Amino acid sequence: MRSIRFATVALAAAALSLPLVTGVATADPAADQQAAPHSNARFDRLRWAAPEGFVVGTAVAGGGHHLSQDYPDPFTYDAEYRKILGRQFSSVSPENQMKWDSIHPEKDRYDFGQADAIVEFAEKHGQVVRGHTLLWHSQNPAWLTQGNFSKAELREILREHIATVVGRYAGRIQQWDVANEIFDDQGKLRTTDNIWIRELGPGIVADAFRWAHEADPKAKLFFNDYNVESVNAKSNSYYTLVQQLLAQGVPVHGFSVQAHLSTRYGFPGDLENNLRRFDALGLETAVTELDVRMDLPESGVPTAEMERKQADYYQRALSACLAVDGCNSFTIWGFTDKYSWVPVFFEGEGFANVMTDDYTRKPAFYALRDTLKAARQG
Ligand code: 9MR
Repeated sequence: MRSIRFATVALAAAALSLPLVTGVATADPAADQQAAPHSNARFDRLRWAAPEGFVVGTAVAGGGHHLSQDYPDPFTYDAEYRKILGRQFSSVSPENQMKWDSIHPEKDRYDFGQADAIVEFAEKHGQVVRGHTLLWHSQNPAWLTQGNFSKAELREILREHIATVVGRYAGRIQQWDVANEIFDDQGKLRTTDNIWIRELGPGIVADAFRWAHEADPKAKLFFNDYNVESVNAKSNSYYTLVQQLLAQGVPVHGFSVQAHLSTRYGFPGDLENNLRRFDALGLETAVTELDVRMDLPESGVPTAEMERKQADYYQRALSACLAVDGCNSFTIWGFTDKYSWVPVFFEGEGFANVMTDDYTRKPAFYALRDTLKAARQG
């Protein structure tokens, strides 16, 4: 079924007049002169080690928690960061730059600067883009959450936002996280903290997919959430909802698991089976935000055993996706600990990414690379 994957990406690339994301085309000519097409150096990079049509992505650091840290915008100012971003990955996801509070800061004003820069970077480097996100309970601007809008006005605000943002990047975004985190961990719809569902009812979710599809008929439209790696109450709720929506002809194309994992808990061993049941409904699946955090020892330096365990989690998450035909997109939530959200949100935890603060590759990086290579050759 790799050929189907390849066809999808080939079509997208053709539509964008991009070099194909394969082992032959190059997006980094200068660097690739040193790394001849089939040399080891070339396949040292995740994007080239991957099977054809399988994209390997990362979040692009900026906005959100970064705004309160003592460094300038990583994507804009960190040359080393940008170099690795372009070389290693074939897909990028704006970490915060397409969220409502970034892209739509006032009711009648959009700010596309950062999002445009990411999409342009991606095109220059032969990368696809995952858009994130359109309907979410979090990172909404105060003008929206504290505004005094009627139901009809709110509905029009959401419709206009989706038409504007999705429309702006039409043909340039491979997958959109249309609805993010709409269920809680008990599998109940977020009817209180999600402003859209609370004010407009659950039917608004289907409308969001319809509006996104109208604005960009080529983009694959996803549900995305955390703690849905396993078969559990929350993923069961998606499984039921997706079937209802598909039966109604709503343009839902994908289900994705964020996969913010921790070595504190066991690896979700039924991930592959869970992806398979959504695949069997005819959906694409994806891993969209993988990181693997750990409790750090006093020294702040993990042991070799902790690093090995982390690498094992990364490898198993990748293998689960590779094993499912319609899982074509595998994204890690940043590649360096330097910019990780984890220590900011979880006290005493960290070391969650595949490279250290100074971009040294961890066993987890090599585990991904070698697993990709093996899948490509197999
Ligand atoms: O990584 C993002 C961080 O910079 C923001 O401060 C945070 C705010 O909620 O959101 C982080 O990204 C989240 C993503 O958008 C949705 N899934 C969970 C991610 C980690 O919190």
